[in-house]
Amino acid sequence: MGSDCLFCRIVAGEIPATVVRETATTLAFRDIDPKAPVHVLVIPKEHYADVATLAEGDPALAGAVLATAAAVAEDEGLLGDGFRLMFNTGAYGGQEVFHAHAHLLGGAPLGPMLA
Ligand code: D5M
Repeated sequence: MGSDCLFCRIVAGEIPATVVRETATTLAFRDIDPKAPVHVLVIPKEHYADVATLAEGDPALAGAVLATAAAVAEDEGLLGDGFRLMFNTGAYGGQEVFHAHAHLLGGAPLGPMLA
């Protein structure tokens, strides 16, 4: 994708981000507009528009995104009280950035999912 994609530009180092974990294939950084005390986005470095195309195109990479999210959850001290991991997908899912990303949310009770 490249220059048209915000998260590809973060991967390329063209836009700053507060990176909390990086692997060969994934990047985790703090959301610019946090909705919880901990709000981290976990992305594949390679461009996929959403989690559906990621899971179909490269299931191992989708698994790597989940593994990075779990590692960040541990780093952030979320394993005891729990956390939420979600992929907004498409128009009905409220997706705004079309580079697949998991939202890792925690650090406080989050309430019912659709409240
Ligand atoms: O969520 C897209 C998320 O991306 C939203 O929570 C804000 C976040 N965002 C947007 N720009 C940035 C930058 N530059 N750094 C960090 N986070 C950012 P969606 O699931 O697509 O609705």
